[in-house]
Amino acid sequence: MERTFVMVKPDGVERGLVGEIIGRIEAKGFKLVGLKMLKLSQAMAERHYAEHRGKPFFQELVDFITSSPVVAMVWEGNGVIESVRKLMGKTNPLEAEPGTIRGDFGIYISKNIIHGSDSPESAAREIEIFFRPDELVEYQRSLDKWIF
Ligand code: RTP
Ligand code: MG
Repeated sequence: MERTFVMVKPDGVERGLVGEIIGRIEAKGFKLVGLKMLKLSQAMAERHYAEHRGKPFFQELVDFITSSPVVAMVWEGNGVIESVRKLMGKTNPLEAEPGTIRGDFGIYISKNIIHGSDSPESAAREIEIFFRPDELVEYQRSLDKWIF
């Protein structure tokens, strides 16, 4: 079953948007299989954002993501990677459509509330950075015959 890595960034946590964000992904029908709150170390942040190393915004991004706790999650379901990206909206919240998380709650590209994996390869890599296999929970929901 397809899985994606989702993280409520420090601005989302401090602004009290954790419940709202979990609620939107839950209401869509996806299954939560991993959840933790943590403060990222410098090393973890650099590993997570390795693809952006060398870009002008890299240091600002690492400083921001390590500045305060995040909520890290793994969500499971049919098409979950692309669907969560749609629920998030475009990277720049000013370009993100209303109705998306970034479109509804954000203003700045560098403070865009939520991260979601952008491909199956990214999802596998990112889940491994944040979760041990035994921290991901397999379970059946009564609605799994309708939504999976
Ligand atoms: P994310 O990885 O955080 O889910 O965001 P994304 O895929 O929509 O965007 P990505 O291109 O991967 O960029 C990662 C994060 O870097 C910050 N950024 N700042 N100042 C800038 O031009 C700029 N460009 C990207 C954003 O916070 C973005 O989420
Ligand atoms: Mg990205």
